Amino acid sequence: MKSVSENYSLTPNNIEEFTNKGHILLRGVASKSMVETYRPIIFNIMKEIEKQSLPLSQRSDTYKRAFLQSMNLWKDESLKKIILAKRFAGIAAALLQTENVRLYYDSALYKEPGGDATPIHIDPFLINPHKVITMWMPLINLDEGLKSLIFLTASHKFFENGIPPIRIINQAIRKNLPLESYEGMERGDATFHIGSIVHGAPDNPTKKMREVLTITYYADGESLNKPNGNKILESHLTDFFSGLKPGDTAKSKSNPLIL
Ligand SMILES: O=C(O)CCC(=O)C(=O)O
Ligand SMILES: [Fe+2]
Repeated sequence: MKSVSENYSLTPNNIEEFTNKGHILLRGVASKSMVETYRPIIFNIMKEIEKQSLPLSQRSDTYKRAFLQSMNLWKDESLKKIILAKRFAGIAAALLQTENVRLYYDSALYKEPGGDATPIHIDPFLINPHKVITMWMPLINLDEGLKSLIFLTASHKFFENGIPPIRIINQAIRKNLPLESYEGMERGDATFHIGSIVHGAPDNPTKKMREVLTITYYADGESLNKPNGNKILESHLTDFFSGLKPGDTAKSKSNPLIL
């Protein structure tokens, strides 16, 4: 079994592709045996989340119809090793071209059979999104109609702080940038995307759960921006940067330095 700390070799081409497009697919980021080790633990957590949720047919919120979600998995002793794996964080740091990264958050995103599409969006972050990166890793093979994320390639270059995301998304769409997704992802393959990119995911028309683990990192040394009245960002301040305030260097107890 490939150790979770064994380095993954990236080529200069990988880094150039990521910088230009804002996203990349990397094969075999986690070994199959690593996935087999951790998948059942996450599966059981998600079973509980499912039990506590309304049936899909009774949910009206767009994002609640798109997936079941559980965050802060790294605080579970049995999952710490995979979430804080140097192998994953090493890729994130290399793609961001930075020395070291900290954890922003982790998230299991389980798109149920019949689950809706994840709308096209730019994720909200309290940190300069050009310094934030997300690993998106399926824990099952994406076949029989299960799909990867969809990226508006190079749309990260349109990001401007203070401009509402919907305007950035519209601008990027008007430029006719290519929409790209990745075929044939297997369990343990992963995409990485920059925090400033426009992306979404198709619905789940299959009878299988789309089991995905995501880990979001940022370059060590970044500081916190103001939430500016954004409710989600206000919750990030309490949930992921507890004890810190805007302007502070982003390094709370919840943001371990990984490398
Ligand atoms: O998995 C999904 O459906 C959405 C994931 C996403 O938007 C993200 O990881 O930033
Ligand atoms: Fe997202």
